[in-house]
Amino acid sequence: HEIIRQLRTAFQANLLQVWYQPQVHLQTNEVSGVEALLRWPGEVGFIQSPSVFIPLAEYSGLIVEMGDWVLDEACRAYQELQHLPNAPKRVAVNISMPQFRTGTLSKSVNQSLLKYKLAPNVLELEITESIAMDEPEIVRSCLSALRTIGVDISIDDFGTGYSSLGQLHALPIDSLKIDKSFVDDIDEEKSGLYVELIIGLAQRLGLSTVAEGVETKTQAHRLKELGCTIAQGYYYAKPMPLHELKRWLEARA
Ligand code: G
Ligand code: G
Ligand code: MN
Ligand code: NA
Repeated sequence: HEIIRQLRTAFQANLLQVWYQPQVHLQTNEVSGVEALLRWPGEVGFIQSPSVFIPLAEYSGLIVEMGDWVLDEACRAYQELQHLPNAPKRVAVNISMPQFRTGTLSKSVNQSLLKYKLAPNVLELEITESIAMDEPEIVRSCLSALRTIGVDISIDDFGTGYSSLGQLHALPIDSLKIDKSFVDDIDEEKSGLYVELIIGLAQRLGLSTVAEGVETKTQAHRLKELGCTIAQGYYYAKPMPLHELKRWLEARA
C-alpha cells in the first residue's frame, strides 16, 4: 500500500508530530489533562487524517513502533508542562490493539515514565470500547499490569461499540469517554438521554466521565448539570502543537 510506505518513511524521517487537546474539569473549570493526538503534517496542510492512517498503521503493524514513540513523546512533553502554572494533571495517550498483543506495552510505559521521571498517575491510556471487548484475556491481563504500575485507563468512544456490562465491570478501568455522537445529541431541544444514562452507569461503577467533542456552551452547561466530570472539545480548544499549548495554558493562568 502506497500510503503505508509513505507513512513509514515519514515516521522514520521523524516527520510525525504529537498535538495536544486540553480537557477541562466541568466543576472547577481547571485544565485537568491533555489528550495526545498524532498528526502527519505535509507541505500544504495535513497529508492524511489519523482516522485514515491509524487504521493503516494498525493493519501493517507499524502502529507498534509509532505507538511507543507517541507514548514517549507525550511523556517528554508532560515533563515540560508539569511545572508551568496551570499545568494539566495528566496526559492521555491512545493505544491500539496490536500494542496489547506485543506483550511489551507495560515495559514501554515503564521505560518512558522512568526516562522522564514521571509519577505513573500522570499517564492515562485510552483504549476503545471495541478493543476492551475483543480478546478480553489479552486485554485484561495487560490492563492489570498497567494498573499495577499505577497508570489510569479509560474507555474511548464509549457507547459506540458493543459492551457487555459484565465484561466492563471486570475490567480494571478508571473512566469512560462519552463519544461525540452522544454529546451532539445535547442541544436546545434535546436533553441528551444517552449521555445521562452513561454518566449514571459510570457513577454506579465508580468511574469518572470525559465528554468528547463538546462544541457549545449549551452542551458544556448541560454536561455539568448531569454530573459529567471532564469535557474536551472545540468549545474549549482544538488539538494544537506543544508550543501553542504552552501559550494557551499561560493565557488561562
Ligand atoms: O485527532 P483525530 O480526532 O483526527 O483522531 C482521529 C482518530 O485517530 C481518533 O479515533 C483517535 O483516537 C485516533 N488517534 C489519534 N492519535 C492516535 C495515536 O497516537 N494512537 C492511536 N492508536 N490512535 C490515535
Ligand atoms: O477517537 P478519539 O476520541 O481518540 O479522537 C478524538 C478526535 O476528535 C480527534 O481527531 C480530535 O481532533 C477530534 N475532536 C476533538 N474535539 C472535537 C470537537 O469538538 N468537534 C469535532 N468535530 N471533533 C473533535
Ligand atoms: Mn481518544
Ligand atoms: Na473518541
